[in-house]
Formats: sequence, structure tokens, C-alpha cells
Amino acid sequence: MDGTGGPGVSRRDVLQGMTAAAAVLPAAGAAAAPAPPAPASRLWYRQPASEWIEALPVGNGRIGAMIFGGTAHERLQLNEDTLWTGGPYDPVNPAARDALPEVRHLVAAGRYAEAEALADARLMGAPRTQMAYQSVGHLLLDLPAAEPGEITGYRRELDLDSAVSTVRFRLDGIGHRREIFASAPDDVLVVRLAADAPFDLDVALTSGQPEAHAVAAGDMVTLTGRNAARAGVAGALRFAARALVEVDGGAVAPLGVRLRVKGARAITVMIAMATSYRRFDDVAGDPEAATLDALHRARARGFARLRADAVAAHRALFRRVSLDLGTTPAALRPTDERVRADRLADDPALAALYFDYGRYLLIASSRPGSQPANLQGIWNGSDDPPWQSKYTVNINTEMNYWPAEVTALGECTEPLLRMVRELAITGEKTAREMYGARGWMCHHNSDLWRATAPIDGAKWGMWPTGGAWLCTHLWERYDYGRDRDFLRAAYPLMRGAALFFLDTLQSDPVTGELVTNPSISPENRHGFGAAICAGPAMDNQILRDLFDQVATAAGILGVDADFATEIRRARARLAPDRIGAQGQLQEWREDWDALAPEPDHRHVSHLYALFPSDQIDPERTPGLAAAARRSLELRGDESTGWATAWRAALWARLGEADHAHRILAFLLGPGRTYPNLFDAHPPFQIDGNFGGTRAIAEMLMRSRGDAIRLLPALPAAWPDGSVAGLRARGRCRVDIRWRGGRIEEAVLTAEAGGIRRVSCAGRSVEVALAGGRPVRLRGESLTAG
Ligand code: FUC
Repeated sequence: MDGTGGPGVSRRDVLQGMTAAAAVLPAAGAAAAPAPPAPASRLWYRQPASEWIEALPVGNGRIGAMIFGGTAHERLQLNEDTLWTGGPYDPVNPAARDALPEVRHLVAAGRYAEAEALADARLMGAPRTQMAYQSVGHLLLDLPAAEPGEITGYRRELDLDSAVSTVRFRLDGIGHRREIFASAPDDVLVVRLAADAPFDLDVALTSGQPEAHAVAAGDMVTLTGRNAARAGVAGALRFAARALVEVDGGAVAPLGVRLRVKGARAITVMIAMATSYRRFDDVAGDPEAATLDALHRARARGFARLRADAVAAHRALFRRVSLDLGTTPAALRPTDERVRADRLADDPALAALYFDYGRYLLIASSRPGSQPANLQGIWNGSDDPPWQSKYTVNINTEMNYWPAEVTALGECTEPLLRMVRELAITGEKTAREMYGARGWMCHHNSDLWRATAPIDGAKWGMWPTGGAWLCTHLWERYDYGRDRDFLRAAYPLMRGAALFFLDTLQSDPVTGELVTNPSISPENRHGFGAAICAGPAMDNQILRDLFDQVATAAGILGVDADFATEIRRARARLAPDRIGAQGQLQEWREDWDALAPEPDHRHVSHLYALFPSDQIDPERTPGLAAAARRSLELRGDESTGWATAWRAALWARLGEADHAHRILAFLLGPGRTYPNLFDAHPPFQIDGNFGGTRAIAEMLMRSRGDAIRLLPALPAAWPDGSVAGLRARGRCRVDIRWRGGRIEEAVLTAEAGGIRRVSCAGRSVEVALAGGRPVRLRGESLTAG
């Protein structure tokens, strides 16, 4: 803590502080200030962050910061999305190929523990782990003259609508106001500090990375260094971070490795960061030149334009969707108190805030040209982060992108889809050398270097279906946008993923079914002393989607007719979903669920077919839907953050609105949400934020093919509300307004036109949409006009 306000600060103090602080902001900043946003779209606090999970994130997709909101001592923890350990490396273990037949044989013979031991010993990649995402370090902003003075009127916030974070306080009666944002168009972080009397400031950059070294010269601090080695993979990256200081009044000069500003009325600090990473196989970038260039350009633009352009670029994405679930007095409280209250049913606006925050976090951590959002998005304060903060593709990375299309952020998937393209390169080698197969594949994890070999140990890593699952996101992008050129470019990747399975699926000696072998049902052990198995339900489900999508795409593009036929034949031989003795959907081909040592296991892999896929649905496949429901009951509602979010989306798919809401209430409570609204696995993992965002969308609208379901799972806790700008498949915008739990009006607008089947509350109508003209449907009868 910084000796600031704390819980003793009254609301009147806060308001007075705001007014006083607002007065000190220079005119240029004030002119660009947004209209006051709705209370639902900001996080705010009465005290600085005392730990990282209280700090507030900003990011432009590529670079980001966690803002602590200190008063006399402010720090921003800095990230750059290509600063990882290691360098280009190839973890494929070619000797694995020789051991593969024996592992397959042991699995087919039911000797699972032996198969798993052999897979552990012979099939894993080298190293058995992957590289770790790193922190650049800190920007330190200190008021050197400040004694531990009296702080009043403290407030810090993150306005999701502008993506500007603000800190305001009075220090010994003098108003201070700071604004911090990340600019996507100008690729810099910007901190603006102003006070109502001239003040001094020290600016420093620090880092824990190897050979980190700071130099202050003129009005710039430059920090350079290199990345660390890990698990025998040498560090191959250089990085640079620079802070450029501009003063309104006063003067700036170096003081050792820092800059000291004296007597300024306002100060702008611009921060640029880069590494030498260019691609997974190319580290020849020049971070010192790139950061210098960015700062020269930023300086030429000046604070007012930097701010206006950053806000406009954010709003161009963020304002596509708006959600109102109603506001109660609970929404007036600081964000940390709302989470701590643990009563989502009384605070529907907190669900809307969480939804907005999920959209904000995706925009801030995944923009065209950046790396995909990793386990922590781009925000990581540790050089040894949990699970290395990498890309876990047996659920977590996919979940990060669940909200993208439906909340109109399709562009934000570009980094993910580019990663698929790169994995198809590294994964081709893995397919060939490890499996002797054509096509490409990825096991359960990857990193900056696009490693695709199995890692950690067989019961986590021996899963061949990661690349296939990622490919379904290519199809999603097509299905929402229906852009044939996109599909034409994506098709070879989807085809390559399917080809791998044509070459590696094994014919079950008894049933003749085609099965993956070896595989696992992600991270869950069955009752036979192992996780390794053949043909777990999830693999069959993912492959049904992949094969359908490849064959359909070939048809749309008018290519590869023979291949499509082959794929369809293989699809027909995949093992079907089965219902077990407990009435549950079987996780494995045999009815082993009751024997599994962890009946409440966090992964619900076999329910992939219900969500995110739509192979199972209460209307089209009521028997399987009832079995999926039973599986959900057996697994329980409360799990890790991401697993809780998945459960909420699954219950929403079943149309069980209040059940989905109860789970959401747990997700948004203090057990699974930190004071800064980051999801708690625990520890922090961003997938729960994104999964929770999608679960909320899923309760309000869903689409399949050309069918659109309005309010499929509207809970009693949200009787009145509206949502605007959601996207249904087929380039269709959906706006909905409801009262007393019933739909009042929906407006559909499809750029492409065509017939849609729209349903709500048991009624269904066909609607003809024509190029961009809104069609209004009124009341539960869905009457047009
Ligand atoms: C999977 C999950 C864990 C964690 C890790 C990053 O292995 O089973 O819970 O989320 O990914």
C-alpha cells in the first residue's frame, strides 16, 4: 500500500477528489475525454493495488502493462508478447516412431498402465517442457519530493469504453491526475501525469531479465537485455524497452540511470518495447531501432492525438456490442467490494461488466499482428509463471477465443489463426517424424516457438487432437463471415489436419471403428491406472467436426471431391457417442466413467459435443442431451475458473438458464474472480474471463447454420435488459430487448441476406433478410414489422 485513502475514504471524498483532479487535466486531454460511460463499463477502487491481482491491465494486443495506481510511488509492470525464454528449437523426438507400434499394441490389448509407462519413456519430446512467457520489468514513477504526505480523494479506475485507466488523488491538498493507455495505432504505452502545482518526478525502467541494463540520456531511458534459457534451450532474443519523457513546463535531465523531471505541470511518458523475434524460426529483428522509431513517431504526434487515436481504435471494436442487464444499487460500489459481496443475483450489472471486460481483454491481448492471447493474455508479472503462461490447446487457448465471433471481434482471432498456420509448419515435421504420417498435428501445448511435440508426461501430453481442435476456429471464422477467400486460404490447413488423422487412425480390432491411439481424454485418468486410451469421446467429436468442415469446405470451394469422399467415409467409421449405465454421456468408448478416480474432474472433454460444438442439442438429439446433462450433474458445478465457465456455457446450451446463472455467480464471486476481475484458476488464468464472457452471450443468443435462437437461457436474475450488436453465423447482427423475462423486440440485420429461422420461447419463424436492411420482430410471436 502507498499510505493512501484506503477503505476509510468516503464517497464524498472520492467525488470531491474527482472534481478537484479533473480540474488539473490540461485542456488537450480534457477535450478528448469521452462522455461519461455507463457505470457498467468501468472498474474502480478506493485504494491502490497492494498486489498484482489488484492492478489494472492495459494492452494493445502486443504490449501491455499492469497499473498499480500508487501515489508517491507508481509502478507499471510491463509485458511484450514475444519476450519468452529460449529460441527456435525442435523438440520432436524421432526415436518415438519406433516405440509407437508397441504403445498402440499395449493400448489395444487393454494394458494401459504399461502403455502409459512406455509412452512416458519413449514418446515424449525433448525437452519434456516448453518455453515460458516472461515479464519485461517495471516502469517506476516516483515523486521524489513527496514525504509520506496526506492522501485524500483517492480513486483509480479502468474505463472499458475508452481503454484509459485513471488515477486521481490529492497529496497534501494538491490534486494529481494520471491517465494511462496502450495505443494500438501508435504501438506505445502512454502515461500522462498532471498536478495542480508544479511537481518533480523520477522515471526509471528496471528488469529481471539477463544482462538487463538501463541508460538515461537526454529525455529517454533505454533498457536493453536478452531473454533467458530454459530446459537446455538457449536464449536467442534481445529486447529493448524505452521511456521517452515530455514535460509541460519544467525540465528533464538524466540522474544516474533514471530521468529526473523538475517543476513540471504535466508530464507525458511514452513507452515502447520490442524483441528481436520475427517468427518462430527468425530472431533477426532489431528491437533498439524498432523502439526508437516508435517513440520518434509517437513524439511527433503528441499526447492529444495519441490519446484520441488510441481511444478511437479501441472504440471501433469495443462499441460494436452493448449489453444492459439492469442496474441495482450494488453497482455503485467499488469493483472489489462487488466481487467480495458474492451476490450476482443482486448485481446483474456485474455480469454485464464481466462481459464487457472479456471483450476489453480480448481487444487488449489479441489484435491483428500480435501473438495470440496466452494463458494470461499478455499480462504476466513472473519469470516463472504458472504453466509457463503458454498455449494449452486441450481447452485453454480455444476458450480464449470463444467470445470473439459472437461479440463481433472476429479480427481479434487473426493471431490465433496465424498461429495455426505456423503450427501447420512445425506440426508437419512432428507428424512425419513421430508418426510417419502426412499432414500436420499438434499435441496439447505450444509456445512462442510453435513446439508441437508431446510434453510433460503421457497423461497430459499424449493427445494428438490439439491441431484439429484449433482448425475448427478456422471454420468458425468462415461460418460467421462467409468469406470464400478466407476459406480458400484456410482450407489447406484444415485439409492437412484431416490428412494426419486419415494416416494415423487405427481400426479397432473388435468393432472396426476408427480410433485415435494413443490418446487421452484430456488430463483425466480412467479406472485402469492410466489416462492413455484409444478413441476417447472428445477425439471422435472433434474429428467429426473437422471432417465435416473439411468436406463441406471442399464442396463450397469446388475442390478435392475424392478427398472429401474419403473423409466422409472415415467420419462414418468414427465411434459414436454412447450413453453409460449412470445415464451419462460416456467419456470413453467403454463405460468407464464410474471407475474414474476423479468424478468431479475439471475437464469436461466429452461434453465438447454439446459446447462449443453443436453435435448434441436438446431438440435434435434429446437422448444424448439428457446424457450430457447427467454427466454435468456428476461432474458438479464448481471447478477451476475456466472449467466453471465451461460448465456455465454447457448449462446454457441445455437451456437451463438459472442453473447457468448459479454457476456464473460462482465464477464471478471471490473464489474465482480477483479484485481486478481477472479469472482465478486459481492462480490467474485468463481463459475463465473469456469463457465466462461467451457463457453470458450463449444465454442471450445462439446460432447454428442459418438458425438463430433468441434468449435461449435467460435467467430470472435478468428480467429486463437489452443487447445490441451480437453476431450470428452468416454475417448477421442481432439486437434484442426484453422485459419481465419476455422478448419485446429483436432486430436482425444481415449484410449478406438470405433466409433465417429465428426462434424464441418455443416459437419459430422464417425471416427473409436482404442486404443490410434491418428486420424487426416483435413480441413472443416474433411478428415482423
Ligand atoms: C490444463 C488444465 C489445467 C490448467 C492448464 C494450464 O492442463 O487442466 O487446469 O488450466 O491447462
